[in-house]
Amino acid sequence: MWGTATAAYQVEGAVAEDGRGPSIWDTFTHEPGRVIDGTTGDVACDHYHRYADDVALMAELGLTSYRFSIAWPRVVPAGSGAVNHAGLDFYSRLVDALLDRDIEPLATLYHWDLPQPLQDAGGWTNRETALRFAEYAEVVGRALGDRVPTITTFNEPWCSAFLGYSSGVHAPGVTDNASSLAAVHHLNLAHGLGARALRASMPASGRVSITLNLAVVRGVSEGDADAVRHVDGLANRIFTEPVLRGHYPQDLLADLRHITDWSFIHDGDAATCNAPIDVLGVNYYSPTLVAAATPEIRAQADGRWVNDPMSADGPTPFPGTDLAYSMPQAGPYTAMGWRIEPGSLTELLLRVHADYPDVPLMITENGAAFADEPGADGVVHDADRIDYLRGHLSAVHDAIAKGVDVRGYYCWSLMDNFEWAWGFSKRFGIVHVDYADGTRTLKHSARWYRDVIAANGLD
Ligand code: IFM
Repeated sequence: MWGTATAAYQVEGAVAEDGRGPSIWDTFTHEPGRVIDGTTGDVACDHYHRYADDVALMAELGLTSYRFSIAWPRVVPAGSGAVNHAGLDFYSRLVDALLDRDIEPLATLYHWDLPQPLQDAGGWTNRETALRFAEYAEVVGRALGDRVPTITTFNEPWCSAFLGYSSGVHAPGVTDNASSLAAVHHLNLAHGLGARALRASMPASGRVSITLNLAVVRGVSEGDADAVRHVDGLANRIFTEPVLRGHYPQDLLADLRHITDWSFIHDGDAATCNAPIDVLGVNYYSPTLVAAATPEIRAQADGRWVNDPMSADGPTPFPGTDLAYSMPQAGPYTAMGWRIEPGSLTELLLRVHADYPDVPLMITENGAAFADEPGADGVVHDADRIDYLRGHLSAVHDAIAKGVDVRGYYCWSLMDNFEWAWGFSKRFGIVHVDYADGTRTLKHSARWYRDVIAANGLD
């Protein structure tokens, strides 16, 4: 499968149209100081109105699949209760447009836009939110399952839990480690309940998945080995173990008992999280470097956070814990300041395959932001993005050659879009978007990707 990916809040706009309710990201972006350039997703790429042209663009690129997310507040505006059929119809039209062009839809149910009324009741710290998610999953499974072969429950629950409830650089902007750990569990539980609801509402051939942003974690020195184990638990195993094996990592539960008593994990929950999936989505951008939280490292930290647009170059607390810090890394970097190291993707895929050999994988996101703008000739010459994509595709190929079952690759992103706390200041697209008038222009990387797809691989 060769695809590109986007997410509802990042591209759709039309936040108050056809009965859509408010989400936590509408609230968050309208609070002063939350988004570095003061922008919001109110209009974004106007994909809600331009979807037909965007699908035509995808066809021009030869994509065989398109990964998008469904906005829960469009479908169930209050988060529970009445279904908004006008909202569902938008996704139905999008899916039909894709199928008309032989592009396989891959839909994600939750890419961070929680209906605001659910947040008002505690959001992901409230167990009830998991039950509401399962109801929403069933609505979508029934409405679209006949035409969408694979439905993903969550995109990067790590971000929802830790950036949303620990560092607070994402909506809802809470800064409390104990809340972030409760959020993790309720997201895992919602995945299990949602996966079950999808099975019940999709045709028997329907495939269910979850997408995790798994990390390759390294220590600054040998003395940081325990911090590496700890962060691996917090970034990876706290999701993969319950979801793929039905239990939480005991070492991590013990590490964090001073932060939470874990009483929100009820008997039988971990088994519920372990609902069978057909494929695991992996999002990957850059490796992670950590150090133990020594007094020296604490003194160097400047109070900023992982993925904080204001972040300085020093250590930042690893979200969810007070035992480890995320450390600055050597370049080369993308415009996000993320280290470029394609070989680490091979390392990650081999590790996931070794730990969970039975689950097929797909790369549901990989890509890079660079400060590219059209040149005098009107073309965006993004050679750095092509290098990044070539390196990472080659890394995926290496993993496949070593026996890893990778079913697809989705470039992030189809087009420049609203990059969360970074607003429109970072461009990840292979298609350039002029935010003043919405014009889409293929970057050089889009033409390059089209050739890769046509050849079914790198030359
Ligand atoms: O834009 C995001 C996306 O929404 C989730 N994964 C990472 C991307 C780049 O930061």
